[in-house]
Amino acid sequence: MNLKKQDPEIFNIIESEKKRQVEGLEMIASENYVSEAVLEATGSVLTNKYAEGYPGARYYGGCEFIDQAESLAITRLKKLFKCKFANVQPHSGSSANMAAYAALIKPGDKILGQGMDSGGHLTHGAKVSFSGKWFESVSYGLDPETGVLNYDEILKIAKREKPKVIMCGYSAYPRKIDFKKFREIADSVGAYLIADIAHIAGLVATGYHESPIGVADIVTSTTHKTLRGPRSGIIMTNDEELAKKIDKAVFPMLQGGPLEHVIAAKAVAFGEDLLPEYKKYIKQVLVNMKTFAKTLQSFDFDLVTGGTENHLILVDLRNKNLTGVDFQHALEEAGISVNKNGIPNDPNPPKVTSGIRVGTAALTTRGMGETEMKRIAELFNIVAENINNPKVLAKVKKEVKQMTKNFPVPGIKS
Ligand code: DSN
Repeated sequence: MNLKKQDPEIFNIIESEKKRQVEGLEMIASENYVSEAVLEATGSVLTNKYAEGYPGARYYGGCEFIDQAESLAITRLKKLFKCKFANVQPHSGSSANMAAYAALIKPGDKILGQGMDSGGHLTHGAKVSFSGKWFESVSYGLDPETGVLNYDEILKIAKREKPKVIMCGYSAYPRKIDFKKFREIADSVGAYLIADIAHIAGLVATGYHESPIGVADIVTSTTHKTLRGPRSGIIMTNDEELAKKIDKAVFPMLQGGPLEHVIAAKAVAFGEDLLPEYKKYIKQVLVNMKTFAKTLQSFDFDLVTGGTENHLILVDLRNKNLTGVDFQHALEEAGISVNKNGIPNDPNPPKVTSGIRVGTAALTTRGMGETEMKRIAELFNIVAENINNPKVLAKVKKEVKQMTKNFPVPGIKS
């Protein structure tokens, strides 16, 4: 109410975004909807407090309650991932990765990560990112035939390049990752291993994906994708010495005051993730993805790797004569959000691409199930066949709006 009176411009923007979130289908694989409780903590007075340092050792007075909130976030996170040490202060996944590197290596050292054109992240060594500018970065890709990780090839590259750090964990990879194989590769060249589980964190926490805890030296993640918390980052390890280095890398090396309102919201989310309902949710995310993928394949959509074992798919649109950017825009016209995404060896540039990435985490949070997934896959096909037909796209949008009426978005009253 105050925001409406004081700043109607921002109020109206937020209201429009609420409407977009309620009336559309959110299928960007890295997005989700947080609970009302997580929203409440994020918007709390904890935003007023400076707390440089860590619980019990702050550089400011008045941290009694902040310490309690941050300690709870740490305890719950350690329980969730069964790890020994956790830092909950990184502002994002990128900050978490920056701190993980800073704990292990120096500028100029060599890192080996997956190329962005094969589903890697900016911070895994892309030349436009700090990770490619401050470190000597080399990359591995995917098998050109199958689109899956080729561990023999990665071993060959590691032996040739002798990196100090190997990074695994991806933004657009629909298959499982063999962390133990990565450990063997890292050990064979004396490299550290970082696992960035930003996308699959929810699957790891609930046992639907092998855990890299105790296998990789450091595990990083965002907290807002399958983990369904506020927009932020975390770092975990089982190594006490490394844990000390990570803490120093996060503060005071890279960050100042932590965002304690977000840390409290992370604690709330981790509490939710520890409940049996959350495991059921992740199971449904996977069932929904499988059903959606199968139905899409029945309309002759080509999935990179031929399918999926997690919460996302990567669709190769070349047989449909569509680019990623055009299909993304047409789906948006129809009320469906996805992102264009490069496919392995994409002939198109990153702003165009030949693929889209699609995920089911957000729709599953709304309570959608297999019936909806089947129909939505049919809608994708209708949009693909009518990309330049505004009338058909408008009709699909109407159906999407109708469908969403039965599935409330947590924290948004309609
Ligand atoms: N930007 C994120 C994604 O969409 O996957 C990667 O961190």
